[in-house]
Amino acid sequence: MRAGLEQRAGDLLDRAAQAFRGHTRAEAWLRHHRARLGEPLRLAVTGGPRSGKSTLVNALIGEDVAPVAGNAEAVWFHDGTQPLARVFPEAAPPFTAPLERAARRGHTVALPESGIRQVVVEWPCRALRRTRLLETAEEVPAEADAVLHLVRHLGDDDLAPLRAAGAHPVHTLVLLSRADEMAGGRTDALLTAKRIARRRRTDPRTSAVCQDVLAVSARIAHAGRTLREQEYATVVAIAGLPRPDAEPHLLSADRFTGASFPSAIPAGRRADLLARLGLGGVRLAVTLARTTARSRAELGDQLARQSGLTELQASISDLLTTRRGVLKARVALVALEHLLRAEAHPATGHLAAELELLLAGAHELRELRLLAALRTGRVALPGDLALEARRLVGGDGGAHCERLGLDPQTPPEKLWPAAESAAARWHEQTTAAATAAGRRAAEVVLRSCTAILDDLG
Ligand SMILES: Nc1nc2c(ncn2[C@@H]2O[C@H](COP(=O)(O)OP(=O)(O)O)[C@@H](O)[C@H]2O)c(=O)[nH]1
Ligand SMILES: [Mg+2]
Repeated sequence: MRAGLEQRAGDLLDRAAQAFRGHTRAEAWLRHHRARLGEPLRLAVTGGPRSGKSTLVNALIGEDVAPVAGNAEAVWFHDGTQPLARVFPEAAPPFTAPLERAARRGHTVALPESGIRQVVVEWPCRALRRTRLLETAEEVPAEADAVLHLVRHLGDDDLAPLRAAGAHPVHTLVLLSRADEMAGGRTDALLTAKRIARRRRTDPRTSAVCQDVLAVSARIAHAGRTLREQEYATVVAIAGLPRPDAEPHLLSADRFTGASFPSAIPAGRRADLLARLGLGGVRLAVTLARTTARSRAELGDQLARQSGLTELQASISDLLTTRRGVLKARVALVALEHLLRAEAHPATGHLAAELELLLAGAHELRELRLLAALRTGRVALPGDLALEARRLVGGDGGAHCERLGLDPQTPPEKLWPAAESAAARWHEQTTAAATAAGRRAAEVVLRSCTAILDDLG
């Protein structure tokens, strides 16, 4: 198999390490990036204060870990054998500290007033095995391979910080957060937010900074993933009330928790449910319990789906985690580019030239951009062709069989004709497609087909 971008990036870093032998700082920098290439994907959750970062981290992990209070600017979440916090001060050696469960939610770590660079929380959890999370207010942290950037609105100004920070479209997803509060928190808030996100994802100004735009309510997502039996019972009790009695009490927080509530559900329980789901979330849960959700697990799943989390997880998987190698290679190459610019000397000239070729010619990066364009509708192809294009550029998996839409057991001699006919079809599309964007897309798909043929031949 032709060496992937990840391997070619690794080789180039190794050769750079030889060229920089004896140059202590450069060697350390290269060692750091070489090691990072083999690590799990580093996914940052970024955004302004109270945009919902901590809540989203919890929703993705499926537990109440964040917020981790303290004065750290950046908090990492890694898989670990037991919950603990590793603290990295600016100007002192790192130390470990216990992670204390806070009374209401999240955890605290005892930290000095200032001077903490970062905290690494180790939390035993499957979701963190392949992906590390980073919560930070910085828009595009250099330490991340990919970014989920949370915004409360989707005006032009809201994406300006991302643009200014140099967000690279292949590794960023923009999330319209706290989507349940959209449209004044009306019943259709989530739908409205999803519609706004869909409209923005095809806008070229948006696509210049991100792969996709999704709406999500982290609060409803998190409550859905961690729904307790008692909460489910409360929702069911409310759903069981005659509608005309219940409805007026679902219109404001005061009425929902007030003494005149038409049932024996204790006020404390109603208040707890409200704190977990918000009023919009309570209304949604009650509607689901009246119609389709027949158990705690079903209600939890449906809340996660409606909140936008399920779609977000699919996007993270399709666009980021399955592309781990490509995304990490890109970061490593950009890091090498910085180093070569800052520390150029005669022996590194050929490295710079090779690096440029690799970055410009990396077909994997073009595949990634095309996937996002197909997904968001920025490139429109007729239905069947769009599906085939997505498959051939690796949208359903990177193996030859997956790309060709064949059974994984298919013998190699059957792959060749399939790849050949796909190549012929897409060669035709490079001139026959109706739009210029479609013809450019066809070039990328054709290249994916010939890469399979090269590899088989
Ligand atoms: N309505 C609503 N509130 C949310 C949502 N996500 C977070 N919040 C609330 O917004 C506040 C800030 O959330 P947090 O996750 O701590 O934001 P961070 O500062 O970005 O980490 C908290 O009171 C959360 O309960 C959401 O999706 N919908
Ligand atoms: Mg936070």
